[in-house]
Amino acid sequence: MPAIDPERLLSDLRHLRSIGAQDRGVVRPAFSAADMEARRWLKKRYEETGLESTIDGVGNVLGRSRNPGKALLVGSHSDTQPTGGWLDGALGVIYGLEVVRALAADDATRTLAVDAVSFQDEESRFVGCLGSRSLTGTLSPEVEQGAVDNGGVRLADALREAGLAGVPRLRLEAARYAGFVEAHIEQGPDLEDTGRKIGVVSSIVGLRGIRFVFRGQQNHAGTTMMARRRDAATTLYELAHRINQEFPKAAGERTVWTMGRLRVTPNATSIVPGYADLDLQFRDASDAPLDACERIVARLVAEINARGGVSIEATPSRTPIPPTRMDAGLQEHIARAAERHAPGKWQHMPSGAFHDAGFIAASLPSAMLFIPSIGGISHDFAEDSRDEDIVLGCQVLADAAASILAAANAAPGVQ
Ligand code: HGY
Ligand code: MN
Ligand code: MN
Repeated sequence: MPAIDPERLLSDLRHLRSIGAQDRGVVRPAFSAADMEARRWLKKRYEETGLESTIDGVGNVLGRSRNPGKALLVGSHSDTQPTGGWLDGALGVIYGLEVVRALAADDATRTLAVDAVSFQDEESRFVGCLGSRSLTGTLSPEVEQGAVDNGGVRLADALREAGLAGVPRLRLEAARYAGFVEAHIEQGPDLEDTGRKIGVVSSIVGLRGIRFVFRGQQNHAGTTMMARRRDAATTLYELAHRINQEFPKAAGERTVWTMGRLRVTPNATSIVPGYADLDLQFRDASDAPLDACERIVARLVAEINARGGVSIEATPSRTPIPPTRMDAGLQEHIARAAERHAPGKWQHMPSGAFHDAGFIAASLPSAMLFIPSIGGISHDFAEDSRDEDIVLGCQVLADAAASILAAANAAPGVQ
């Protein structure tokens, strides 16, 4: 079986960490100078590894194997959250590079084809999973044209700034592949809590977002009596409170919702705010609880609007991400490799985070492998995993890749 090189793996992961490093984490948002520097470094790494590498017109980096036969696509994303952890996405990208090298170094696997990829903007600076949507042809022109980041920068301007305007965009050659496998940190506490080392992902959550705009009347905080106020922020607090009261009645076991982005204008202590806006994001592994949450929101907004005073406008804040099941056959290959290297220390589990695999799954059989996150922390500079867990996860992935490709290329009729 192919053997990964732990030092080489950790050294490339640490090099990627150094690009955009801040405190213990990384600041490498999509299309930033650090992001594009990391992509150029990765492209060079792919070339040194014998892959034909390309940075496409939305910033996806693809390393394409020159080997014959059915290929396996392996990777993740190298862009980060605004205050990101060093492993979110980066782990799967460098695993992809290391799996290519490990299989190339083993006589039994050197002729197998592994393509390595880093998708762009998985972290939704402009559009969640922009790169994998573009690669699979599911990025609508309307969504792309309307994409603006939190600072008001348009996607078209960011593309031009990054030197990508007019660069051809890659499209997935689905027939080339036996499937796609993404390795990722769990970003939650389950593996650490159970003492397990590998997660074989069964499904990836679906996600929806609603933006609320509250319009009242700005006024003096001393002379405007309470009965006469049209206070946009007070209505925001009321809606947020009632969502937290009502959602648990409709929630499933793993339904989550977050109101992590809001604005109050003019955000001054002696002014009754006339404007406020709030983003609500909610997730579940199936559509039913998400539909129920949407019905609750519609009822609350209608009720508050019927009162008058402050109006609420509710619109989708992002393209919904549907819940996705992972391919059972690929899961089996990962599970067998996990049993070989971590006997009894692995489990099937859902993913509470969304991932590029959720979009690639519409075009290819797809699967994911998790490693433990220390303290279950992610999307924070404190995000971290143990070196031994990082190394073990990569070895399991290399074995799984080899067995997936051996099976795919043994199948009758594979040229
Ligand atoms: O938010 C997510 O689930 C992903 O980590 N971007
Ligand atoms: Mn991620
Ligand atoms: Mn993330």
